Amino acid sequence: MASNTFGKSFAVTTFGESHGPAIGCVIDGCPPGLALAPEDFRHDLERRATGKTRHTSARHETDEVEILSGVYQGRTTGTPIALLIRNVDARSKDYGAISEQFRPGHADYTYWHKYGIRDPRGGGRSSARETTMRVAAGAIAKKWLADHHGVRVRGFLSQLGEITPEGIDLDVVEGNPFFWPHAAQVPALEHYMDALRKSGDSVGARIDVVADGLPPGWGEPVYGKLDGELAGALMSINAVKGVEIGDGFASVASRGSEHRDHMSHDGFASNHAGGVLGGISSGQPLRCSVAFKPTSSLRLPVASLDIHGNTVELVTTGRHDPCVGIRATPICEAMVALVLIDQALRHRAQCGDVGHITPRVPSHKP
Ligand code: EPS
Repeated sequence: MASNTFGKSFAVTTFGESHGPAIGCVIDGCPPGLALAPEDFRHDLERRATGKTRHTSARHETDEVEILSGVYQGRTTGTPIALLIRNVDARSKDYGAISEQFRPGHADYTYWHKYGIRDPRGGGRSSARETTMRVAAGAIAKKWLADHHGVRVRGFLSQLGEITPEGIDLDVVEGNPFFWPHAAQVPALEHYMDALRKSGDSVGARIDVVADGLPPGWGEPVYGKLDGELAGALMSINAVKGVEIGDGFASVASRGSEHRDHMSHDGFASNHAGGVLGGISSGQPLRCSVAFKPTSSLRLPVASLDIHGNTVELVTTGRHDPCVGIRATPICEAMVALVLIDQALRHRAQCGDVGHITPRVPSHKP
């Protein structure tokens, strides 16, 4: 009944709280023989980490991964992989004054009503700190997908508050702290975030993820649809309020004659579907878009209630992100990679013997 496990064939169970001694995960079902070392986690964990720029939370965690099991002589053995990261920079006194107050926009009120007890230090289990383990597990998934299928999962920030990219070049995304796809706009983003931070407020963001190299056939009708599982996976990230696949909500105003992606020997003429047909990958690039709400932890006072029913004026102190979306690109990529490896392994189990009847339609080149 409890829901701390994600995936069927590549099953990831995470545990831990933001201000507890450690966070961790157990991955059951990883194929054996994959080369794996603590360095394999570093790149994506650093992309996600706090304390790297002035635009994110100033908490300084080392995010060093300890591999406790499932790896022998540098290779996965097929047994459960346990990963641990120790929390080294939690500052629980920031939460002392509000430990009995409900922070509006946070999970405090709902956790309290559900469990009758909660760990208020840094939001406990509901903290975005939990996403560290998603990114760690996602790094394994990305590696296997790249090695075995040539699949590449890449994300970028596609909207920051009101600002949208004036061009998309995925090669510049890793060269700036926003994961922004148009380098010329980065100074304007810096300025925007500096002003926002000074004001004490926060903004939302949108992140796009594209996965290239998928074969046709991954995904399961009808309740295990690839797009359905992607939506659930992305929606499970803290602060996410919307997910689109392909053209998403823009599909509402389009015509079927244009939305269906025409097929010929030259390839699909377009990719409005976002790489999924009937819940199964078409071999086109997978396209997802994710909406993040603005961070709820603000130093600006807000009216609220405490656990005794008293009205309070609540102020959040501490080290918070003025836009959680800024460092959420690797988290979205990780969730996409986890869905893909899980579906790939399930596909291999059931349909690994199915031969190709019709030649594959080449992918649409945008
Ligand atoms: C978070 C609030 C802040 C962030 C934290 C997410 O926590 P704290 O007040 O304990 O420093 O620093 O992010 C991380 C620690 C992390 O590794 O992502 C929240 O409310 O979700």
